[in-house]
Amino acid sequence: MKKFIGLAVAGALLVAMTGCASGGSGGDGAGSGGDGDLVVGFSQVGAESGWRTANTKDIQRAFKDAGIELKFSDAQGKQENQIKAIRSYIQQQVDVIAFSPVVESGWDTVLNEAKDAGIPVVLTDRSVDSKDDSLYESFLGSDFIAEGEKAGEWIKTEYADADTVKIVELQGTTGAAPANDRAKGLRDAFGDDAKYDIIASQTGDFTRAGGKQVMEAFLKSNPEIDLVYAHNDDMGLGAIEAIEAAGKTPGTDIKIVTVDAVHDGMQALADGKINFIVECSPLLGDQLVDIAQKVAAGETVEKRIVTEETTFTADQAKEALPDRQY
Ligand code: GZL
Repeated sequence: MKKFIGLAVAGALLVAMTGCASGGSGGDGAGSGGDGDLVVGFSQVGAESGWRTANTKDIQRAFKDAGIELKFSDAQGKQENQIKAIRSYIQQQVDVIAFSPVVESGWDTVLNEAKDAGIPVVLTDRSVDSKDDSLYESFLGSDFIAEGEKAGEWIKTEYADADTVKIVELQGTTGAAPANDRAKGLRDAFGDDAKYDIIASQTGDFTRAGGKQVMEAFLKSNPEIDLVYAHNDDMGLGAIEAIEAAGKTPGTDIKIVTVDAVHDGMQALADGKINFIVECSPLLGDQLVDIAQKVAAGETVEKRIVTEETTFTADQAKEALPDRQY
């Protein structure tokens, strides 16, 4: 009889423990932290650029301000690390999973695992090319095609009187949504006007070192370069180093257009070494908190939430720099 009672007590304990840990149903907000304590798992791309650093800081600040537990992992630029992190969050039965997909493809399997576990997923910053948009509740980030178009429109104005413009392009990480779309946006702006001649295009992986290395190669093989289109400030800053090392003046001999508008890029713009910057805001933290709280409560959120962004000339950068948060 004693043995039976012992087993019954053990069974009851087991149910109680499982019941408490199974809070990751995405609807009741009872994460693995107990009733009412929302727990969010976040997988970040890495720490490749000033933009990424600012993005991470803002997300961690926002969840701290909101008193919400944020489990955070840095994938060091590797998709397999992000997939591992998402699987770990599923195991931990968090209430919501959020991540910035390092590349657009290859997510359906793990996102279906999250869906089967009843854990809602939110995409931030970069999107995925999955055909099944039930695999995520919302995408929060920029319109990268529009960013490329803004860069293209500035180039068309700047070179309105030129017969031809020889452009080299420093692309972002191969396969990443911002790289694909910023390339597309620029080309959409140019249309089939052969005046805009993209003579070379290569990934610098969104890093300053990558931008410098690729620009060195571009300079060696292309004596006549009018303009560099860099998919982010960091690669543009690397290109500045390469151009100066080649004895040329960035912003004058070779003009530079970049995307992001992080502090170092804006300083180079103010100094005349970069000529135009298209803003891409990394400050997604508060909006992500709001979306996570809503999806955890089972509320419907907008499928695509695009951030407000502008552009900067040198004078606008000088004016904006004192108040920039990043
Ligand atoms: C854009 C973001 C890009 C930035 C880069 O939203 O994904 O990744 O433009 C960053 O600086 O590395």
